[in-house]
Amino acid sequence: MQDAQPSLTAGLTGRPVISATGLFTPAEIITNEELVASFNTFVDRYNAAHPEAEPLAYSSVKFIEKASGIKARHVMSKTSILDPEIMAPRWPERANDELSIMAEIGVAAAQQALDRAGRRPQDVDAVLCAASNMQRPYPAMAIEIQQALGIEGFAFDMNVACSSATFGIQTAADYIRAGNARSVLVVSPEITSGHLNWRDRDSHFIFGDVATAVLVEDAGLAPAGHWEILGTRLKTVFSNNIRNNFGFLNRATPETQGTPDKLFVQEGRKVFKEVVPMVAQLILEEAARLGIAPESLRRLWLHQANAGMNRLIAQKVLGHEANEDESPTVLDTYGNTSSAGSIIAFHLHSDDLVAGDTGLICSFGAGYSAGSVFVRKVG
Ligand code: CO8
Repeated sequence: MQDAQPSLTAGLTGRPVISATGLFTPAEIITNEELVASFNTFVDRYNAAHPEAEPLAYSSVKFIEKASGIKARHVMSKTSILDPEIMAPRWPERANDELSIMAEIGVAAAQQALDRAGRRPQDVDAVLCAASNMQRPYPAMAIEIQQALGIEGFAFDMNVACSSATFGIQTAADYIRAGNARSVLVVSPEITSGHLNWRDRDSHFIFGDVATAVLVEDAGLAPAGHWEILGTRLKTVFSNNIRNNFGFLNRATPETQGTPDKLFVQEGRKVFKEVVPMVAQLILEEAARLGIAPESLRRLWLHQANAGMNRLIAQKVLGHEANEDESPTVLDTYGNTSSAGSIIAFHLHSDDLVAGDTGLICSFGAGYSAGSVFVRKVG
């Protein structure tokens, strides 16, 4: 909306709201039972083929559910992920004039957000593709999504791992606050199956694929039933405990092919211990700054990485053990969907709140990074 005509700025308030959200869920599901059966077949074959090596250990459904709370995940390419000879997503490479797979699922989520808000593409000024990995460096995925939707204005990609969506929401909110845009789509296509090492027993169960979209707009244009953004706060602290060394200077080569550090690796225990207090502190400080009593929060839509982490964070924020109504879980059926997790929770579990209810969308993960978005339902 640069150099906007006066007619386009009439009625604008500079106050950002969430007008609507969208969700694309892949049709294919992998249960823990299917995942572990495939993994253990791989282990049997590996151990039989490498009698001289330290034998690999089996994975277990019981461990996965107890350690993480995950029971299943949606994926874009089930057959090849479960094939013990492949154990990675596979799809035919698309030509440059076809929509990229990340853009395709991002467009599906974005279209739903636009429909729910009653918006046409020409009402939107900007598209941010905020996700933990991009399919290619350029042209930006966001520009492809913008083009596919028929949106004018501008678009760009941003990556803050699991916190990409909340960092995207703050960026969009800042455009609204500054008057540089009236309506911004934050799209998070997370094909995490492509950067997960499905042969790594410690992490093969963690992630799932999905896409979400959040339409951030000026309050002056917002449809009925929107969410006022009361405040956003971001924090980053460098840590090697969640890392992926894949990159254009660091590609897998014939020599390094399959080396684990070109995919997701983590020190899960350290992440758990270090991130819980960091996030609780961020939330409590931001609540104090906004004059919100934490125990008055009607609902927490937390990042979906680990059920135990969410229990602890919710307890520290609310002052008591949260129930499913206060801190809903989508991790059990979606797995960790990186930056999309808290947005899925918000999308699926916010329609029942009433005008005046205050809640918190919060993400955290690699970087480390954390982002909080306090929202209040407006009738
Ligand atoms: N089956 C059976 N046993 C297992 C398995 C398995 N699959 N895996 C490990 N074990 C065993 C271990 O060998 C260990 O045995 P022993 O005690 O004999 O040594 C025992 O179980 C305990 O292992 P851990 O200590 O590793 O288990 P934890 O209880 O710590 O649980 C978790 C592991 C679930 C990973 C837990 O630590 C956790 O959830 N931590 C938080 C992680 C987190 O939040 N990470 C955020 C990452 S997401 C992010 O930032 C986005 C990145 C970008 C997206 C990437 C997309 C791919």
